Amino acid sequence: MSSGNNELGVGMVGYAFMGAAHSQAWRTAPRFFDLALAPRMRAVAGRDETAVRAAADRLGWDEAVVGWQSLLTRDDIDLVDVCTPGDTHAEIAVAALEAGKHVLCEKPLANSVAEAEAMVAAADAAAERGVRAMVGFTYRRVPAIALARRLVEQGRIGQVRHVRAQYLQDWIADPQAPMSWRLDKQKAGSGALGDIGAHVVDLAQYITGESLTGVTGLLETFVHERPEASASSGLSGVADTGRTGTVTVDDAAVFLGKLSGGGLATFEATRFAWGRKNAIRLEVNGSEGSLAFDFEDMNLLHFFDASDDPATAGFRRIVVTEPEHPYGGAWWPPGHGLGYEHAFTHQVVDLVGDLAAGKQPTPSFTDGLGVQRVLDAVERSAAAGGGWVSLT
Ligand code: SOE
Repeated sequence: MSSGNNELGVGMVGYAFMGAAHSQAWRTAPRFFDLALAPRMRAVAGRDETAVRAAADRLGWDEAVVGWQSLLTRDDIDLVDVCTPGDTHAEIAVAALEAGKHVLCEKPLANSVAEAEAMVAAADAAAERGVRAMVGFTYRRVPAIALARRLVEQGRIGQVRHVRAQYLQDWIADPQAPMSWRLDKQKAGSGALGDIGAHVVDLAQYITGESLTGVTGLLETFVHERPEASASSGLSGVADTGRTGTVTVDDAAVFLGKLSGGGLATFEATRFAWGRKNAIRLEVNGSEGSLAFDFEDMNLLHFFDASDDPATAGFRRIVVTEPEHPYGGAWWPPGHGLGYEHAFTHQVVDLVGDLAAGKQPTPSFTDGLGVQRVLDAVERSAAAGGGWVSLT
């Protein structure tokens, strides 16, 4: 299956925001980390020949191809990296796995539980042939978040009582911000809930090592009609057509959940929080201490240890850039911080390491399905006016 010579031939589908972030990661990972397989950026696929060719040149791919299907019949491609909107994830990922290609698929795994289940079935069948699938909940690989997970695993905050999780952005707070595929239910599945709420659901479950056993939630759409843009990258565009389009997704989601260990969790996801740019804010309170994180200060983790002398106890501000920290030491000298793109590189490093070792990478498609079930439960709860929906 491998393209040989300890190489991993990669073909990527899609080349917008996520495609650029993934390309950067495939390029950078072997320059800073020792990898057991050398990624080779063989081809990027898209629909428009001129645009995909320009993307290949800009992002560093050997070739541009029209139509993702052609990636699946090539012997020099071992892995298909799916960076398209959610409505195409299931079709591409299932076909790639059936063709014997490993798959890295952007989040959320799919636009519905049924699609996610089909993807898990394909991933399980492929795993029997040594073919692996991973979903890109990239923020797990932010060093401060990986450290938070490590501290919880080591019992440093004890039994988890509360998770407070928010993902706040403001890029559509202006009612004149143009339509985008992210505001179209057909393409994106849901709005703030799946686009950014999915990340904090995954992070809450990852950091605690627990799962949500039920939720109750509300969804709201504040702006129903928006100007259309002739060209939109998904996050920006110029409203230049004189037409308007209808927003068919939620603008904001709030929900409560119960954790399998007995703790309570609160979630908020919105793209209407003026001034909050990419504020993933997490606070975990345990029986022995607390952790707090804000992506807008992503190199810091705050840790309160309840066993400290009360006279001097307080949140410790840990600068997560040291060789002792997750992914530390591979980049810059201590104290020289990392940014958004580094988590994508860490994702590649971990994925390639697991592929070389013949191990299942995480988060798996099964983990992605778990998140999808939570999103679906929140939607069902909101549709019923906020009632409790069990996940067990
Ligand atoms: C837009 O809301 C977006 O790009 C999300 O789609 C990503 O998942 C998130 O990481 C940043 O914001």
